Amino acid sequence: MKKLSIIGMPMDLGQMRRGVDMGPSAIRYAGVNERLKKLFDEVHDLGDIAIGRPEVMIDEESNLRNLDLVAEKNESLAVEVDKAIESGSFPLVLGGDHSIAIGTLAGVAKHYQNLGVIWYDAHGDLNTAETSPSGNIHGMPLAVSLGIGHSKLTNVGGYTPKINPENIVIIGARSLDEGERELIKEKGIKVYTMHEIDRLGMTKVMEETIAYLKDKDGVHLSLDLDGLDPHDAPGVGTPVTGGISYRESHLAMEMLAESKIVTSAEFVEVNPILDDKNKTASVAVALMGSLFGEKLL
Ligand code: EXY
Ligand code: MN
Ligand code: MN
Ligand code: MN
Repeated sequence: MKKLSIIGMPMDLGQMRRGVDMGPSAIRYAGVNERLKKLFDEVHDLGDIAIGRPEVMIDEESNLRNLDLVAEKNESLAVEVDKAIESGSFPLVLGGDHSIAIGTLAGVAKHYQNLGVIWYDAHGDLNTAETSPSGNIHGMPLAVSLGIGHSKLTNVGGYTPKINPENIVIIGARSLDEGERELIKEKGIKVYTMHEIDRLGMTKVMEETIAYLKDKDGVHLSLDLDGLDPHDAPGVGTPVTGGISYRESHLAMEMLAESKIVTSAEFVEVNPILDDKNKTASVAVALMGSLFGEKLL
């Protein structure tokens, strides 16, 4: 019995551009429920975690934007994700900015001994308050999940770390800050930048990624739509030119579907205000179709 739980996380407090809180609605409007009902025996849309409309707060001592609220709302997300997995469902979280990965991974990781993570993103999301150029928490969730960063964030879910550096594969990186590069080298995190994707091709990148993660007891896919080229996914808050193509992304999802290694997923950073006629939300839904086994023939 294949069960899917969809959880909306309309989070925009991890960054400064309005609109990404409407990502979950845009993805539903693009038909995620109807499309995935064909691929699962049961699809439960659990609705959205309430975020509210607070005024922006800059935390005095850490200079992190909306620190307390981002932590608090990710605690709520972690509870919902944990419950979904306890009920035997595959958790699919719809963002919202990438700070939601703090809550998703807090809810997921406790169910696994050795969780693998695929971070599909133009960015590393490995900053801390000390290394961040912006103070935006959506640039930190992977570091936070490694137990690196402000304790209010690393302790979401009541435990830390969530994941180990040797279980991470970053795919699509092309915009890494100095502190992130140092952390990647220090921790030995596996990264396929756009250079490797161009040189090896997506087939080889995914073959290596799947081989690298196949013996983990679970694999979380954290797919940031800004990992794709802005021509294919324009509706994102931090676009970076020279990204992964629409077809390369489908191939990556189709190979993950074949491998059957993925046990949880989130699709983040869809911002319908910056989009072109809901194109990016539609791309997200199409990629979910491939991830969950849709065939072209
Ligand atoms: N590295 C930059 C920062 O930390 O502010 C940009 C981060 C963008 C994060 C988006 C979610 O991927
Ligand atoms: Mn990201
Ligand atoms: Mn459990
Ligand atoms: Mn990104």
